[in-house]
Amino acid sequence: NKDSFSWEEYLKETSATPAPPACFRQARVPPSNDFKTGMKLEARDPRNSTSVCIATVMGLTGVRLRLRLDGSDNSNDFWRLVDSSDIQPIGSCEKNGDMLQPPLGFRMNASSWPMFLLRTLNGAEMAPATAFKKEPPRPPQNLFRPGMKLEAVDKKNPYLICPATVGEVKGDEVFVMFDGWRGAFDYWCLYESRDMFPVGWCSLTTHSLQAPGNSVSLQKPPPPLPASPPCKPSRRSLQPPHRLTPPMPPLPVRKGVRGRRPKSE
Ligand code: MLZ
Repeated sequence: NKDSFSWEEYLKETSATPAPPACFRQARVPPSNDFKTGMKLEARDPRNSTSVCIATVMGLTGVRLRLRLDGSDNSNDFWRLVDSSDIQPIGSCEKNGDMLQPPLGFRMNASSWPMFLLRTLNGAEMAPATAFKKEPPRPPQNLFRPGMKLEAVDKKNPYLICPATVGEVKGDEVFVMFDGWRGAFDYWCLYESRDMFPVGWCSLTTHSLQAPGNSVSLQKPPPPLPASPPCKPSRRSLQPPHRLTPPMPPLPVRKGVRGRRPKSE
């Protein structure tokens, strides 16, 4: 049950330690989310990073916004932190002498873009400049170490933030491993990625946190076998009694677990 996941218990069970806050490019005190559903803003097109487009706030989740590019379809929503440098108030683009672009996959004929833009902005509720927070500076160096726990965005299901473990560190990169999903969602990213958060971030910002995947997740070890005369230890009793083989990689695999389902969805 995703609502009953507790880091405190989990850290004990896995005898793991959280990555220190200094590792992350996140505000030490999370900013407030002052946006409202329906507000419009300017956002970098995630699929075409050179263009800045009009986006609408479709929802709020913790300190993140669910965004949709105006003129695009409803299947390419994306999520950004309120202190992301990918978003800015309406008018910023023009101030910088740039032009707002139609999103990649603009539904209409390109020639209708100027009129579409005009109509889109007419009477729109624009997110106030005060809602946009300054992006925190990148930590001066990669302080992540293998085995450290964190909360990370699942890039295949970007609405989700999930418990994860640093698997490997190489220069400026970090291998993020999602606990209990047998590698299906793992990825490499830069240490300064905005998709990684210190343990406790979700609870602090009231964002939901997915529980670790896998049947081996928060289960107690099986109950002891009924008492039997002393004998040579069976194969079974030679297995580790607990679900996780601390400290790190592959979680023991059991049959019929959630992680077996096809990725995404
Ligand atoms: N619906 C998907 C979600 C998986 C999310 C994993 N996050 C690390 C599934 O159950 O496979």
